[in-house]
Amino acid sequence: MAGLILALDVTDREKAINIANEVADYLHAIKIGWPLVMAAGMDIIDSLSQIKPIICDFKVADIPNTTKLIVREARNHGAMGIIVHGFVGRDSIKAAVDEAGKMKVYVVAEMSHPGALDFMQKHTDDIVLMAKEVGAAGLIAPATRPERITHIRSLAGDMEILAPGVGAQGGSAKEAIEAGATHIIVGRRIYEANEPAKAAKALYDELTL
Ligand code: 3DU
Repeated sequence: MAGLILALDVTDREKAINIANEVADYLHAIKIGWPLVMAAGMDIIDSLSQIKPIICDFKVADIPNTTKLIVREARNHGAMGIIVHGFVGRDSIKAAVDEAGKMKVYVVAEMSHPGALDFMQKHTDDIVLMAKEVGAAGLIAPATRPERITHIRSLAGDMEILAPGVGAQGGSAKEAIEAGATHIIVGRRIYEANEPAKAAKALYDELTL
């Protein structure tokens, strides 16, 4: 079933934990990235993992050895998944997959912002096929361009596709899922809402009704 992943881009530890608890019933997982980890430290992964599985959006883009070391840190803190960039090439992605163990590796196939058209989109197909061959669990594809999700799905087989860009960036949850995404990623529409639980429920209902 299609699920909702909260992008918890707040920079206060207590606020992060409060929001996570408030909306947990509607979530498949929580994605955290540099804003929260830099503010609260890596232990926030351990703490939030008690509430929901955590995906570390570190958008790793480095040589294989450094990639391996970063993936290991995320794994040691109990993350369920990690997001890495695909443009760095096969050896770096393979290093991530080899080090991940049971943790899922998600490869960015195409980003959701307009700048993704400058360079990235030209290489999306090659990144998808490489990620699939190397054994990554999933891909990141843009909810802002549902037709691109459909295209990426046609290459990706049964890999997971996580789609950010719903809400604040203009994408629709329903359209992203109908286009072929497995789960959607939503940040500001939930954590900036006056009532985050109400906002999360509305998105959850959109996916499940
Ligand atoms: O726009 P939102 O506030 O719903 O947040 C989207 C999140 O997903 C945010 O953490 C951002 O860094 C991440 N993301 C994208 O928005 C687009 C991508 O292509 C990849 C990740």
